[in-house]
This record gives sequence, structure tokens and C-alpha cells, in this order.
Amino acid sequence: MELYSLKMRASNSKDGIEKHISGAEKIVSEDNIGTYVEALLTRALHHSKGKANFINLKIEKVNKEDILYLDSLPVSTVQVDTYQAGLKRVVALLEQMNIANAKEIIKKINATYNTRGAILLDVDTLERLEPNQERGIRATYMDADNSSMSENIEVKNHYNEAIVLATKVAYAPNIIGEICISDDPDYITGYVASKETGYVRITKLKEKGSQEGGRIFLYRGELSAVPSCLDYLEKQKV
Ligand code: PML
Ligand code: MG
Repeated sequence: MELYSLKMRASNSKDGIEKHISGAEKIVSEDNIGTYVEALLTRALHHSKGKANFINLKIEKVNKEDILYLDSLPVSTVQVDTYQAGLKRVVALLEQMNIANAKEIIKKINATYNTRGAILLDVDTLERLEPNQERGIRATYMDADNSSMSENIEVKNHYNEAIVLATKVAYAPNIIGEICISDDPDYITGYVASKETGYVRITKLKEKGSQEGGRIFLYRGELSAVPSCLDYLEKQKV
């Protein structure tokens, strides 16, 4: 059975300002395309960030031999009572990665909250490395090998999708980690992930009801290696 990549992104444009509503990545077998397309459309049209007035669906055939298989990162959970305590844990984890500017880095996360992409940040110079900052970087073409039709993808399972993305990103050349806070107003668990720390869920990283979230991919190394990092994040099938 042939495999197909399915990408959905939905936004709402008002007065010339585009607000990202929802996005999803799947790799599914040919005979499941219809079911997934329908589920993803439902998701785009019933989202807590609002109703989309623009939905982009892209369906492309994937060659099986182009897929890189990775074991998902080991997962741990840090329980915190407040999001302020959660953010302190993020700082501690970044310091464990020998990142000196942790507090300044966290402040940048909200810069992405209306865009569909992540920030690619040089952790040593704090320079943003995305070619287009309005768009950000989107890690794409990935799915869990065991994802099956028993999952209800009309309703997003934040954890299931994030562990796939975080695993792909952790293996990107020159990426030493990732920070994520959901932009969905009802979802306050976020994570820090890297090959060394694994996927560390932190139960509170923002106030409930806030749409301010985002992702930062933490880059370290020569700038000449940025293109191959971007190429992996945006094109490698995982
Ligand atoms: C998102 O909204 O896409 C981010 C989801 C983060 C999930 C964190 C977790 O529950 O492990
Ligand atoms: Mg979201």
C-alpha cells in the first residue's frame, strides 16, 4: 500500500492579519486518506483558537525508502503547582544543556504565537535564524509508525503529536533542544526536549486561557550548517 503525507494548516485572516489556528502532519496509507482528510477538516473548523476561514490541505505521495525511522524520545513528567514554577524548570533544563541565556530565550517564545512556525534560535548569540520570521520554521513530514485509525484525530491529542515532532527535531543537525508551550488556550502542559534530557513534560507552562505559546528550536554551531538543519526539519520524512 502506498503512503501519503497529509498536511493541514488552518488560519483566520481578519483585517489583513493572519492568525494561525491549527496545523497537523500525518503519513497515512492510501486507503485512509479520505478518513483523515475529513477528520482534519473537522479539527480546523472546530478549534478553541477560533474558526478557520482558510484551510490548506496538501497530499503528497511518500516513497517508503525516504523515511527515516527513529525511536521516540524517552518521556518524563515534572509536576508543578504554578506556571511560574514550570518556567523555572525550563530554565534549569536549559542550563543543564550549557545554555547561558535561558531566561532571555524563554521570553522569545511568544514572538511566534500568531505564526504557524517555530523560531530557530542561535542559543549563543540569540540571533533568530529563520529565513522568514513571519512564517517561522515548521517541522513537517512526520508521524508515529503505530498511528492507526483507532485514534480520534478530529480531536487533537497534544501529547501524541508533540512527541513525534519533538523526536524528529531532537535528531536535527545542530539542534541541541526544543522548548514548547501550546498556543491552545485550554492546554497548559508544555515540554523541553533533547536527545540528552529526553522529552520532559512540564504540567504548567502558562496561564489557562492564554493563547500565548510557541516553539523554539535551539541551535548551536556554525551558521554555515543552518541550511542542512532547515532541510532536515522541513523535508526529511520521519
Ligand atoms: C501544541 O499545542 O501543539 C503543543 C502540544 C504540547 C504537548 C505537551 C505534552 O502534553 O506533552
Ligand atoms: Mg496549536
